[in-house]
Amino acid sequence: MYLLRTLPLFASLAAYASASVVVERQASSTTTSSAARSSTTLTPDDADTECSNTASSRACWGNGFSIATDFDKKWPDTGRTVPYTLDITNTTIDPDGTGERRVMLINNQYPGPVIRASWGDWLEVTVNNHLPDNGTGIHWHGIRQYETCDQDGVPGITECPIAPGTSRTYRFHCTQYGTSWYHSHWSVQYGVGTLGPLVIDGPATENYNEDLGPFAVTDWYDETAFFNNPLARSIPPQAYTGLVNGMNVSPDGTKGKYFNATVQSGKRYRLRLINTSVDSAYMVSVDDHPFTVITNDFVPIMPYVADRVFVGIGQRLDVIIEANQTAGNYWFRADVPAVGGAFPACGNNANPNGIRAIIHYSNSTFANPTSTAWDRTGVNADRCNDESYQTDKLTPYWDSFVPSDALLANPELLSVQPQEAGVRSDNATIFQWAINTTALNVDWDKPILEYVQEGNTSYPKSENLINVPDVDWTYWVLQEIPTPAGAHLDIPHPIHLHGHDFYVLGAKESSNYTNDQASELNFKNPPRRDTAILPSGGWLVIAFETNNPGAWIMHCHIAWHVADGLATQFLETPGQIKIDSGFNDICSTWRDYYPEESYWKKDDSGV
Ligand SMILES: *[C@@H]1O[C@H](CO)[C@@H](O)[C@H](O)[C@H]1NC(C)=O
Ligand SMILES: *[C@@H]1O[C@H](CO)[C@@H](O)[C@H](O)[C@H]1NC(C)=O
Ligand SMILES: *[C@@H]1O[C@H](CO)[C@@H](O)[C@H](O)[C@H]1NC(C)=O
Ligand SMILES: *[C@@H]1O[C@H](CO)[C@@H](O)[C@H](O)[C@H]1NC(C)=O
Ligand SMILES: *[C@@H]1O[C@H](CO)[C@@H](O)[C@H](O)[C@H]1NC(C)=O
Ligand SMILES: *[C@@H]1O[C@H](CO)[C@@H](O)[C@H](O)[C@H]1NC(C)=O
Ligand SMILES: *[C@@H]1O[C@H](CO)[C@@H](O)[C@H](O)[C@H]1NC(C)=O
Ligand SMILES: *[C@@H]1O[C@H](CO)[C@@H](O)[C@H](O)[C@H]1NC(C)=O
Ligand SMILES: *[C@@H]1O[C@H](CO)[C@@H](O)[C@H](O)[C@H]1NC(C)=O
Ligand SMILES: *[C@@H]1O[C@H](CO)[C@@H](O)[C@H](O)[C@H]1NC(C)=O
Ligand SMILES: [Cu+2]
Repeated sequence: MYLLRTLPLFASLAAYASASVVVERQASSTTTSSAARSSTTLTPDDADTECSNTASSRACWGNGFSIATDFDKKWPDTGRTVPYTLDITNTTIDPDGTGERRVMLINNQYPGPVIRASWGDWLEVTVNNHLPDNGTGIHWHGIRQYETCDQDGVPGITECPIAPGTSRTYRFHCTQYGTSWYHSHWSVQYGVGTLGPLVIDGPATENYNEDLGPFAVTDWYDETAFFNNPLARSIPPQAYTGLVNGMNVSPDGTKGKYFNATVQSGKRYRLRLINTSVDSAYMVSVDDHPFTVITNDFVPIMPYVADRVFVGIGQRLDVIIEANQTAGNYWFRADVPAVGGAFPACGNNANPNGIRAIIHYSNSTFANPTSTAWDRTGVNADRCNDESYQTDKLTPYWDSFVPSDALLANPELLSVQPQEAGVRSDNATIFQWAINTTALNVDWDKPILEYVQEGNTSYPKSENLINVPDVDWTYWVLQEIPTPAGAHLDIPHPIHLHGHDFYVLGAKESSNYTNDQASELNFKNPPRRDTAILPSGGWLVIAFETNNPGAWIMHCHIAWHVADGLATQFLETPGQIKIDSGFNDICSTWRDYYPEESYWKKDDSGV
């Protein structure tokens, strides 16, 4: 069910250029939100609405579209194509002066270039694989890929990989807006730098003057992800540092630079926080500048104020800060929550100087900040779970209602657990992660969309494929099966689904889901996003509307875990999946390359 939302028209509020909350929903039958300030309103489908997006009217967009338009229901088509070219090379970089490290970069920079378009545009991105010995495939994280599942960029599922020395052009419609990233989905390749930010401009639930752009926060290692991945099966390697937009000062404090962004007193700024980690989550804050949080992943939310926010891998939060402090320099901090002691459950960072950047006021002298962090007394500072989990935040701007009867009748339980079941090429068993007791292992040579094309439904078990029932809504209970005490394997997993923003009906740490918990679930405007934390030893209940034909992988975004199988794929209305004519050419090019045994995938899920 979808309820029309209305909000104040901003023309009458132009004077409030930097007022605090200026977007308010009107009361409706399903919420008790405050009444609108103005009797003039924007509505999602009002083609007559003449209202453009400015610093004092960020809720507007134009041509009948605004923040009130639920982009799963309706979206603009500008007819404009925005082209980009990404050249992937095998090279080295030294981001903090501590030594060259082997990487696979996009356009010779880390992170790769910001890809930017506007709501309703078409992105057309040509990927040239110049790597000598690795295939690749680029995934556009969070993009719904409505009618374009074959552009989702997941080797072995939606495509054959792009062979070394060859190219492919992806084309898809930006039906959503907000902040995200693109990254290689080929084995653990994004862990060696094959990623970059993705921004789609659109309306917002709160006004701001300027956009400071993406703040991509990552963990950073001495060794490559290819080297670390097998080691992570026993003890995840420690990140010697973390980077903000590819920069940080070295652990000994003598080399490297902090990323900086300059603000002017009196203005309000949008920061786009992205967690591009392999294995770390962050508590992000800017000293003395509370955040007004306006989106989670691509979904606009009711603005709320927080002095720090949790950003799990693959997650994004867009926040606004107001430059209303004494002009000077302030730390931007991304702290890895200290959870699990000697067995960190939330990632790790060995840099004693932390993961930091600088927010600099334009009329002050540049210096390292002396500002102090948010007050941790009396708060659970070191938690490793979503904003919504303890705080009841992340309320979507659009008021949605998820029907509860189907879940109550038939919850589909998907266990998540480690197991020693994997059979390696030498027949030894290895550590793997499984969903519903199977570890995903794709076949780069035969992606699932090829089965769909052939009408072949004999999917190998290792594809861990789930046929989505032919109903309007589906519900999934992910349950982490407890491991023996001392195994240190009850850990939070950031669960990411392709092709949908799902609704997070509930989550609970250290708990076994039973039908009794259904009464604790939230069906009334629950958080809606594409990545959510499955809490340690507990459960996560998600729902999505079956409105997007495709083969959509759902996986843990800890690179080590998905490489070790923590993934499943949902096949949704296969009869309606569209497959581009170039699909088979890419596969034959890949197969020409792949027979060489030294290039084979080893002990790795392939995604
Ligand atoms: C990739 O680059 C690294 C660092 O320059 C180099 O050592 C390695 O040999 C290259 N790999 C291949 C297959 O050429
Ligand atoms: C601040 O960042 C700019 C690039 O945005 C850079 O040119 C400048 O050197 C930086 N300043 C300091 C002091 O790091
Ligand atoms: C990224 O997500 C991981 C896993 O959820 C988490 O451990 C890490 O702290 C996050 N990093 C940031 C910068 O949010
Ligand atoms: C600065 O702005 C924040 C909102 O972003 C507000 O909470 C705070 O009270 C303001 N501080 C001052 C000194 O005006
Ligand atoms: C410099 O900062 C102060 C606040 O510390 C502010 O009052 C003043 O307007 C600023 N000047 C400019 C040119 O931004
Ligand atoms: C692994 O086991 C299979 C049959 O179970 C056998 O055919 C193969 O030779 C074994 N491989 C090795 C390396 O032992
Ligand atoms: C279905 O795919 C499997 C695996 O590639 C293959 O062995 C089988 O022959 C295919 N069946 C048909 C009917 O094409
Ligand atoms: C989970 O695995 C079992 C056993 O392979 C299978 O019967 C069941 O259908 C799977 N669950 C779903 C939701 O596909
Ligand atoms: C959940 O069930 C398992 C048995 O499958 C049991 O070992 C564990 O103690 C239960 N956990 C809780 C929190 O009840
Ligand atoms: C990909 O490249 C890395 C680094 O050169 C190498 O270690 C790995 O074996 C390659 N993977 C495959 C499957 O060729
Ligand atoms: Cu995980």
